Amino acid sequence: MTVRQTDGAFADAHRRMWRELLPVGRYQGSGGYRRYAWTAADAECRAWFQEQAAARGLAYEVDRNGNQWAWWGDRQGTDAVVTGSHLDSVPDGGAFDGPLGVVSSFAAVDALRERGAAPRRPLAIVNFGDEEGARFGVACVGSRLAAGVLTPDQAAELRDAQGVRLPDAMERAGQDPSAIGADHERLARIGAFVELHVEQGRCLADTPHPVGVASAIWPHGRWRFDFAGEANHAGTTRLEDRRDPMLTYANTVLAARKKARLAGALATFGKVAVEPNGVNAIPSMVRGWLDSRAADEATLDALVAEIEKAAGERAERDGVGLAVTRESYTPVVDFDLGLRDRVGSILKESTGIGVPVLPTGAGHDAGILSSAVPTAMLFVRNPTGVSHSPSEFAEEEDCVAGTAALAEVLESLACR
Ligand code: HGY
Ligand code: MN
Ligand code: MN
Repeated sequence: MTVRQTDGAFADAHRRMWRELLPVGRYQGSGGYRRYAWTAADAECRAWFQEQAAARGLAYEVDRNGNQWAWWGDRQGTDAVVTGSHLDSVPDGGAFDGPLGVVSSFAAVDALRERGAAPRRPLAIVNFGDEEGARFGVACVGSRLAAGVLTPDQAAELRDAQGVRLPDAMERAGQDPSAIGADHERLARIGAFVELHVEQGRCLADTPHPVGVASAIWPHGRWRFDFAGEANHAGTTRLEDRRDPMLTYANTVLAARKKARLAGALATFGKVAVEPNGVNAIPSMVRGWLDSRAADEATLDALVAEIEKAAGERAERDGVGLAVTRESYTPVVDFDLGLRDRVGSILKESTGIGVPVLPTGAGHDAGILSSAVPTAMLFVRNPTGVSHSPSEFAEEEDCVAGTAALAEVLESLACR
């Protein structure tokens, strides 16, 4: 991809910001990141964001839901163009999922300034809080609260693994939890939101394109399966006398995998909690979290119903109790067609070649906001497709191409 280069200082800025963030929240044991909402690592990321805003003379603010904003132009103005992403991570996540979008946003602003472009509409960079939901279980908390799809009452019920409530964690981190809630007035002032993100698949990998545009996000959700059994001695309890929830859980994992394959969809149990978690005790409780996704809602709903049915039948056989709680659900997102086409033609014009348009199974703040604001996404090529893992990767020159593409889009949307 040939991009309109200035003197390339924005690429140096990209590199410098990237190096600054690399050590923050990195767990030496895995090489991955543990940047969970409202923790010390998150605070370091947030301080870094504030410094970047200050270094550029951008007006900095934190909204009622803890999302950070850096404004170029009138922050009360209307029809704003907003870009950004998130800085938190999944457990042992990669360096790119989230931070690439934030770093690229600051670097894109640098690129616009290098070329003397001035926004005619307010332009903002945002860091949405708690996108991954690694600590409190629900993803995209910052954007969900702003859009009003997560209510303050629901948010107040969220607890981390240690039982700390989300409002208490916010308060300890210096954010007033009594203010959280829908921010329709703020969202109404946004004319377009464009999020750049590392691709989390291999659609671009074997193409000559370092950048693609998103078409849609698969519907997806999280369900907690509580399997309640009876704690007992591992050495003295006959197999036929056991009410072992681990057995029910294990069968449910296998059933989910098989049913997802048959449905052409996805089902993952990636998190499990066992009580009392003793090596020589039959568990009293196994909690497993199902993440399921499909190309359409009917398929997703049918798949989850089948998994619940299989779990229920097995639970009955095992003498185990079962309760299933839907913890979050995100309907299908079709990104705004007008904005998507506009982004596609801006990039075609600046690079001379068309840009691939691709769907994704990953959730994003851009998807949450899409019900209230025209949103679009740019994906940067990921050679292996690996994500939510320490080995997540993108080539530096692709990241710079992504920044250049974002700068073109922002210039066209905000400066012309
Ligand atoms: O889980 C997801 O899809 C996302 O990366 N938050
Ligand atoms: Mn992610
Ligand atoms: Mn992400």
